[in-house]
Amino acid sequence: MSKVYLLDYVAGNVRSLVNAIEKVGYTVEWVRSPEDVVKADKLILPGVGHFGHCMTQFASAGYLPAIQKHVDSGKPFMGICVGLQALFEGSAENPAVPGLGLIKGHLDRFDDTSKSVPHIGWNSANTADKQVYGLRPSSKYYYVHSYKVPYKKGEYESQGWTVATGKYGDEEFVGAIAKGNVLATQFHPEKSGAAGLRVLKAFLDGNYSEALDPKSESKPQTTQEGLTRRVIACLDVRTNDQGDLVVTKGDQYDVREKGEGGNVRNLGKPVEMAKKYYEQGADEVTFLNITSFRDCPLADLPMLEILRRTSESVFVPLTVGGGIRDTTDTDGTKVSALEIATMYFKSGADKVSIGSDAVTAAEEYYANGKKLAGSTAIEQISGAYGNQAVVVSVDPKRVYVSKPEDTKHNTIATKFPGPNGETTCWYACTIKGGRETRDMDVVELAQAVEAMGTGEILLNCIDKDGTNSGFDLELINQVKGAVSIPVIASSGAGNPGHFEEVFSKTKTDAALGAGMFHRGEYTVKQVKDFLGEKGLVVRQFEG
Ligand code: 1PR
Repeated sequence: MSKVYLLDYVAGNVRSLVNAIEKVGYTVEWVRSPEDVVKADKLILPGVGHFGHCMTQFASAGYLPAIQKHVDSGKPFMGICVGLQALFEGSAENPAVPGLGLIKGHLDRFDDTSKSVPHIGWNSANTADKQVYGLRPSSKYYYVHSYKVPYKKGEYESQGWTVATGKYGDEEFVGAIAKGNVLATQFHPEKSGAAGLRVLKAFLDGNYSEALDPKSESKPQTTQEGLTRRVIACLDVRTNDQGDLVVTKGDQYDVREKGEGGNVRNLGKPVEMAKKYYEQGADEVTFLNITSFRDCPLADLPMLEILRRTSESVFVPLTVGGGIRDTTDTDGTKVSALEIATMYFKSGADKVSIGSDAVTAAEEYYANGKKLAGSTAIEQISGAYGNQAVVVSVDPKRVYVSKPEDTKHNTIATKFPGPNGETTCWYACTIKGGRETRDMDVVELAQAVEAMGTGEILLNCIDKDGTNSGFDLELINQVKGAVSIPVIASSGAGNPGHFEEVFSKTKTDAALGAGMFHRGEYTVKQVKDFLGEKGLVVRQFEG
């Protein structure tokens, strides 16, 4: 089997990349020092997180001349995400730190005045009429980044590069760039399903240019530009009364069958279900470990094994939540939230989702006059792995009041009056799976966690969870209006129409469903087909 060398110079989820490389028939060797680069025939430079941090690590370890030499020798080289950014001269993310400068140009930040930043989700890498390294104009690829190489027609082509572009709002950016032995992608091929695996394989096979199959490939002009609407499948996982790890689903967070001594609902096996949703076209899969496996040694967390197995066959982003906080292991050892997150990332997770601990951290943030502590789980994990790796999962509940002045909290005027006809409400944050309500509203929480470095908000709603009555559009609009990071709408989806409604009536960036998929009422594909029929841009599963 052919070998490919991976230069893992910063922390990140490289397990998925290794899995993807193995899936397309290659084995991985690790580069441990600049001397190892010399041995490499094919070299891949993956990267997530901060440009400055990556480049500094990279320069101080002496890799820059080694890479330059490798590229100059004509041997295959691929950069992924920050690995693409490293090839340019510099980035506004850290102007003091130079890039490799193999390509003349600089990165700047996406404009967040009218869209969410980071740019997270599936977008094009369109080479128009050219075919380069398996890239197809009609395919969508998974991106997650705040800084981009702006695309100006001719600028890179005049340096001999072929450019594949994506469009976010009205900004056109470089999604991938190639010349001879060099391919660099801003997107993550290892997280881009079959489309990404095809690019990886074409690069490793040295297949620079392969003719498009006109039967399987739509014409570039029929391609829908831009970021797709993300549909996420969520699996709440816990141990049932028999001790088996099952996917469960509650009604307003109650996961037991109705009636005295009801059992925990068992809707299936986590790994099998994740694979099923991937094959139906889910853009991401989220696992929420809803009981945090309280009595289990951390290193044996069953969720680690679930991630390891899932990431072998599911090539879309995986998020894991539940129990991510500073904690004490069963043997009394103190373990930080960052260490727990690291275990998850090493096992194949791309993002961790923090619930209860985020509320506590936000309370401290306001108590300290909006001063960042630096020590919270959100700050520690986003500092080490980048903002895009941290999701905050919010579990809010409606609280009705007669009029806005009756509370210090951020209220909304609601079309759904309360028990006494109240038309004003606010959303209280809860912790511990909704069992404890705190004196903090969703706007306060969302703004605090955004300031701490959260990359995305998973916005559940206890009132709507499991009701099949549609998303809480009022809640989603309130939170979307308060932050500029992406928001995932969650709770209440009962049919494809609810997804269409949330995308057309709010500015949500993604929508998540659980029960309707688990009970087999609808597939993810049916949801996406429906959205497509309504004219929304979606990604369809490529086999
Ligand atoms: O507090 O950091 O340990 O995280 C615990 C995590 O577990 C949180 O993300 C919290 O939302 C979740 N959680 C805790 N208890 C429950 C429960 O159900 N008893 N599940 C729970 C939350 C809600 C959604 C659900 C959507 C969509 N699950 O994720 O998937 O509401 O459902 P639907 O489409 O069927 O309506 P920490």
